[in-house]
Amino acid sequence: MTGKESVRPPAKAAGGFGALLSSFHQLRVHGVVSDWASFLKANRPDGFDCPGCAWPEPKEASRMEFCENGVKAIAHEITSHRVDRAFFERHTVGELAQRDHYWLERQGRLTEPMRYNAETDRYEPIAWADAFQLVGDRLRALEHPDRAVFYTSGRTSNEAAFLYQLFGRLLGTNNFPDCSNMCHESSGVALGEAIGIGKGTVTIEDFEKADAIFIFGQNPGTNHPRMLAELQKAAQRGCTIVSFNPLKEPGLQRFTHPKHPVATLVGSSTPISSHYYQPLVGGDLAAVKGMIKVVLEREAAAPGTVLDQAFIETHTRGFEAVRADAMATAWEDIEANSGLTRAQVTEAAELYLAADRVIACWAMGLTQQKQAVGSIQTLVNLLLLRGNMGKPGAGACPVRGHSNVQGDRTVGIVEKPKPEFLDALGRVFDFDPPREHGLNTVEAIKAMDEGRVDVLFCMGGNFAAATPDTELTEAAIKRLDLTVHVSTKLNRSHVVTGKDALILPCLGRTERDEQAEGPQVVTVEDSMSMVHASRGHRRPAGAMLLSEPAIVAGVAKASLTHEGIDWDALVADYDRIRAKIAEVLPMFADYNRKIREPGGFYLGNSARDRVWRTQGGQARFSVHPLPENHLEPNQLRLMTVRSHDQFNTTIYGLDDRYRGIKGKRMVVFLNGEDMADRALEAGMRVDLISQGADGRKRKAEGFEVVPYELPRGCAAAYFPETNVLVPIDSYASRSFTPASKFIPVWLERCDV
Ligand SMILES: Nc1nc2c(c(=O)[nH]1)N[C@H]1C(S)=C(S)[C@@H](COP(=O)(O)OP(=O)(O)OC[C@H]3O[C@@H](n4cnc5c(=O)[nH]c(N)nc54)[C@H](O)[C@@H]3O)O[C@H]1N2
Ligand SMILES: Nc1nc2c(c(=O)[nH]1)N[C@H]1C(S)=C(S)[C@@H](COP(=O)(O)OP(=O)(O)OC[C@H]3O[C@@H](n4cnc5c(=O)[nH]c(N)nc54)[C@H](O)[C@@H]3O)O[C@H]1N2
Ligand SMILES: [Mo]
Repeated sequence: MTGKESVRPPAKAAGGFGALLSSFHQLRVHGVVSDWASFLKANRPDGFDCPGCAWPEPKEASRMEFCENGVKAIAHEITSHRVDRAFFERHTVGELAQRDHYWLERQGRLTEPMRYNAETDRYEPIAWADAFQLVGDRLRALEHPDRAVFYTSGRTSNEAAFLYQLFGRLLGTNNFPDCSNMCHESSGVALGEAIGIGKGTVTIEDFEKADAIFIFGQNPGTNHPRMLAELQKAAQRGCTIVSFNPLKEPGLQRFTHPKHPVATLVGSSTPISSHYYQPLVGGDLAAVKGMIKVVLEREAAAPGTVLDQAFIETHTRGFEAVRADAMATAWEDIEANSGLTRAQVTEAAELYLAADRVIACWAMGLTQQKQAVGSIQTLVNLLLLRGNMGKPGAGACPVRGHSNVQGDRTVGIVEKPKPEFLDALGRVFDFDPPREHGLNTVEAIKAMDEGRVDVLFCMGGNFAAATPDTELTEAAIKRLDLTVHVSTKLNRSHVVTGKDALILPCLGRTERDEQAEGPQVVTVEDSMSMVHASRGHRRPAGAMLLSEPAIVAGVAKASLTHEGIDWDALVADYDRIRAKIAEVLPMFADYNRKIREPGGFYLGNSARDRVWRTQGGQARFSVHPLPENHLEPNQLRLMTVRSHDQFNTTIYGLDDRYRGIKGKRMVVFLNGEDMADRALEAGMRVDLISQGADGRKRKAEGFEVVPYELPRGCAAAYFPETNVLVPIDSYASRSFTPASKFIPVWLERCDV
């Protein structure tokens, strides 16, 4: 306790002066106040792609977008602090394992390859060549390549990701779990089945044309701040913005653009959402089904006037079943399941009907639920009813997280690759890629737990902390023979190690990437399928850092017997990697020319063109029952969310400014009546307890009670501290995304 922590009323608006102030604070803490030039290069045609999120760049190349959380992401990468060999001499791994995420992150950039020595319980320096050899020896000695798992986090560039998957497949495995498995996998599965492509169908221009934008389970004020500028413009020209979120998020209510000096100083803000519905956690499927019911009732009352009949007939199948299901679903069930009244659902449906062009956005509030795939497909049903797919100003917009998570998937980081992709890869590189599907994140943890894996190789990320069921997962990691982390910053995964462990430090986005044939650019794909170049300008944080592609090449050369790939040449000039990507994936035709144009290029989206690559060749309506959302007596539905001062497991600070939290993270947001029922008062401390299907109880200790505006029976707390509560078997059906937005928990006083 520092005495500085407190709970304040939630902010009235996002952005504004507070955002500027907080950014300046970050620069001071990291000793990089004078580095404004670095920030001016973010998301500019000649600069680097901001590692903060996957929201697209502004259309006009001249517009510099200010984003507080982008500043934080950059400041933490360009920090002047270092984790060098002296650091590891000072700290045993046992000692580091006692530190929290915030402390680990603050120590600074990793600077040289390190190997864990179990005898001294310390990391010690190792030469790059020896590190590569060590990995190569272990991989070649595996009983089967499937005993290795290759994880990816979504900051990895297209070039590095492509080489990485090529290396893994040459080795003989499709074990490519990635952060997307815990993130938008549900969206990928749902959209793939429904419209034939697992990506969003809108572009940034559509936000300028929409009549209504519906936002489900997303907190853009914190997680996609640049989206607020787009929403503000839309609201100002009269577009209706409707939010569905159990929590009242200040950023969805009002926004002050920190770029507008006058508005910022006088604090004048624009309302964002005209309507804000607070369903129960997990109540969206029912809410949307209710909206569909209203739409169909209106059509029945005035046939031929409400639905887009021509679209439904030409482009879809399965409509009748959806109609029968909606009509057969009772309003009492919709109300009980969604937590919204019939009047509220009807009002939301009327807003939908009043708009000719509708965009539906969503993020983790929908995807991290057991019924996630069904919820998203129900939302697609709603869009299809009025042809809101493949017309200007309308469509599906799953808002991605990591800045290149979508690109990584596009270039082959998939555990269940399509046969056409493998055929092309095999043809271009003259080998027989493995056909058997690999492990996703949840399956990989289970396989590790059951002793079916020996090596875990992580390209970025923080596997130990980001994944569910922390105790089980950490125990499983510790049983591995070797763990390898290609990373920029120290994190929990470096101190929960296999018997042998390596840290391989790499360049970040902001840094110059100099290779044998000159300086290199990498490319990334944003949430709306725009691919563009990213060029770092800064001097690397250490002389020994290698780029991610160079590290993959080093490991590949030490591990593979396959001849005929000149890894050194590929790394000497990334144009050669891109040329290979284009050979394997025709959508990248002319890649090297197109990324040299300002703004990059659009990969296209078949559903946007009303070409449906589904089974049957049409967009598919699909029927999904209301979820059970089962709770034991006295349990609450806990959602695990991000604070304003974190990027996933990277903790930037201890404030959650918009929600009024200062100086702490161990809080649980509760409804006042739920508190009264349990004789709880603000400031008291509770443990959170969950129980999996395995019967085992899981506990997260010491959360301060904070009353908040959210529905009865619902609660919220921050991840990753709460990942210990998510049972490994609690995930979305078919997408395997951990259900980290619906954890049934009991509260237990712990301060008495
Ligand atoms: N600054 C910053 N930016 C980030 C990140 C970060 O950690 N920090 N992370 C990046 C990543 S990887 C991702 S995936 C995105 C995540 O972006 P978000 O999805 O916005 O992140 P979460 O904090 O998980 O917030 C989910 C929202 O869903 C709501 N919610 C929870 N359960 C339900 C539900 O059942 N129904 C509805 N309707 N709403 C619900 C919560 O109240 C919360 O507002 O952000 C990306 N950008
Ligand atoms: N309970 C709960 N769990 C969740 C979620 C949730 O909402 N609730 N959200 C899930 C989601 S949406 C996601 S995407 C995952 C995130 O899972 P991950 O992507 O695995 O986790 P991050 O915290 O983003 O990873 C941070 C680390 O990445 C490394 N890093 C940063 N930049 C670079 C780089 O340029 N190159 C390399 N090689 N390394 C770099 C740094 O070492 C840093 O410590 O977490 C998931 N887990
Ligand atoms: Mo994510």
